[in-house]
Amino acid sequence: MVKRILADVKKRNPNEPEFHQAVEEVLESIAPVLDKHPEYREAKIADRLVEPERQILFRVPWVDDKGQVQVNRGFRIQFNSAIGPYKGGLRFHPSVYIGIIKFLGFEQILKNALTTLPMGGSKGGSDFDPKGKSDNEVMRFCQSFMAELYRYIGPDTDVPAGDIGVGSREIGYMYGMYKKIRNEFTGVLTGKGLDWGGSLVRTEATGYGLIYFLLEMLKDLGKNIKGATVVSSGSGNVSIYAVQKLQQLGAKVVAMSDSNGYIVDHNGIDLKTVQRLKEVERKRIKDYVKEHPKAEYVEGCNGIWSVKCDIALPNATQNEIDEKAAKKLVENGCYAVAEGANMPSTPEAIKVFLKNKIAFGPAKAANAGGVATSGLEMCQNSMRLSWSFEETNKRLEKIMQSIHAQAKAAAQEYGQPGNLVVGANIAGFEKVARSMLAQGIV
Ligand code: NDP
Ligand code: 2IT
Repeated sequence: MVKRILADVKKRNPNEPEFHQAVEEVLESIAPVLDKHPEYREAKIADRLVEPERQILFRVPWVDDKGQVQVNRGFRIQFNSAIGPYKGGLRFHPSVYIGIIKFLGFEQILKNALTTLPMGGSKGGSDFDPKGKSDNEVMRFCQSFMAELYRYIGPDTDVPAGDIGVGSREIGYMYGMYKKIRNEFTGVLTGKGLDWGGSLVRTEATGYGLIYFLLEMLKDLGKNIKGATVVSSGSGNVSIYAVQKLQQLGAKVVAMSDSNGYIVDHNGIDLKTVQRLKEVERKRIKDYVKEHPKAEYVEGCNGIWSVKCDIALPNATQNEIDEKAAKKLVENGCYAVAEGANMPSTPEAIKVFLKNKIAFGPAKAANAGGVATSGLEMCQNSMRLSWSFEETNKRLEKIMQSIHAQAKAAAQEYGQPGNLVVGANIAGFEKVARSMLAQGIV
């Protein structure tokens, strides 16, 4: 059955390899669940799950600082609303096309189900590149983007947030435009500023959540985070706050990267420098070595996985660890990999990790802390209250522990103990499948 569904997906969505990849992994994992549940097969739950409920494509025209008209493409794919309003980030990156948004939206369904909170799955974005643009250009783009997107979203309908290229600046500009058009102040976006409805810990949440998940993995391995050597790719929101939490816990992070190359600092990365360069000055990671001459900069991204480490955290982008990189990590004695980015390991790389008994935390479980805290932001907005950092952080920690427990239990139940890929896919799927079944053919 799953072979037939995958063939259909490929036929109906040609030239979208990332989407095919995400669907294939999930279908392989849930095949035994479909075998066990004739009612899911009869109701075509899996066939319906892989078809988005709604796909929105739109033109985003804007005027650059030279007065030239620019045209980008906007996307919002509302994939599944069985367990709550659509929820998921927006990505602004030149590589964005429908296949990327579809894979991210599909992953988001099961990820959100794992968070224990009531959120459906969606994703959106644009092929707009914020890099090298002035604040005014970014503002005009965001306003034009929202001038169309506002029709389809709402605090009980669909709640976007950040992803690659969308941080607090972009969320601010989009929120301002939504509020102006709708004349309402609601929790329609998450990742808002702390003065206007944002939640404490949302900025840190994906990175911190990743480390809370990793701690659960390490418990099962009988290993300690203190003193461990870590490589964390990327130097954006996820990577920076993963590294911050690691350093608080006494781990040593020796390498980080951006889309041009990576830095290696055997004394341990100085995170303050990285934060200033990337968050404030919007510069390149290679500028780090000007201030830390003992550190080394290497051009190109993939080489970061040849840096010797105990723990590897791919926190940049999809398919950044291929089979060769995975083999190199294993050869160098790496014992745990947890995915902060979405789908950063290729299927071949995952096979290498599982075969070699590397503890492997798949993205939809390990990086769910970001969207989980978005869910907490929605909750606070609805109550018109805000929780303290400590309270929100505690809730995040508990959610990550619960996600790990759900994935571990499902893997055990289906005869694949320790395989969190299968476990996360099954645990997420079962909740969505039960809900879809209960709600009839819609
Ligand atoms: P940011 O835009 O803040 O940072 C992205 C980082 O990854 C930057 O260092 C960027 O380098 C690098 N990068 C982006 N594209 C590429 C590429 N094609 N090749 C190599 N490096 C690249 O994004 P986030 O940190 O928010 O997102 C990182 C990953 O985490 C993504 O996969 C995202 O989907 C995932 N994620 C994010 C969540 C969130 O809450 N933000 C939640 C869950 C998952 P450069 O500076 O050169 O662009
Ligand atoms: O991939 C993700 O989970 C995110 N980019 C966060 C989405 C959200 O709604 O907070």
